[in-house]
Amino acid sequence: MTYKLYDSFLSASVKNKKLLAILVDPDVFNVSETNIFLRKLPKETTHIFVGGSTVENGKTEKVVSEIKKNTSIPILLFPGDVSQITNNADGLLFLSLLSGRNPEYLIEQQVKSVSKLRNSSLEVISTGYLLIDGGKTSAVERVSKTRPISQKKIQQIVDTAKAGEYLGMKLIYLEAGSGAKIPILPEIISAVKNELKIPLIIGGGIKSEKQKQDAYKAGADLVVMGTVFEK
Ligand code: 1GP
Repeated sequence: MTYKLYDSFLSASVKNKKLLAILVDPDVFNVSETNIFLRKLPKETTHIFVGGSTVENGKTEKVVSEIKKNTSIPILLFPGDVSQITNNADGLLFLSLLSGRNPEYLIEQQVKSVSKLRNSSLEVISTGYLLIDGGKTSAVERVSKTRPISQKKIQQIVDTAKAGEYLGMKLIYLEAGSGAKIPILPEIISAVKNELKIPLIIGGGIKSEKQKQDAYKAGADLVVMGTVFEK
């Protein structure tokens, strides 16, 4: 196993070079328009994430193959469940939903994925995933049957992220939920970043250049944008 993707996250974080991932939801992605999608990607895009809370079986593999054929931008799976793991991507955010207390998304889906991962060449990156209240019920909340942490509970968010780092996780992802009304507030991003030694991913409800820059300034190493590019 090589750690090319994670090493690039670490070195970007050290050099303060900001990363941008565009998230593709395989359920709404039109494979016949892959080239149009790739042409429209912001030039600063460093990664393509592929995943959704619920995706029709087999769709992720088709979408990843088609994107892979047409670009050299690294593709990372961001799976809602084990059915979305496909070997043809470059890497996998191996998520554990640390904000919730549902064992299915803390460890059960991860155990179920091992038979698929054992012989795969995917770079598996352990990621502590925290769902934060983005002002509306998110798909993650519905599917995982867990409550998000309120943006007012900054200490709880910081402690949960830090617990992920102590557990040996390699990345922390603060998620306000796809299409969130309120993205993760800059004060939360800085509070978490101040305590972490590992790179920090921020996503959910980021639609404008200003919101993206605010997240970077507060300490996000990588920003994820999805909904705004689905249109
Ligand atoms: C959702 O964080 C991502 O999982 C991106 O959210 O679709 O709101 O950009 P948006």
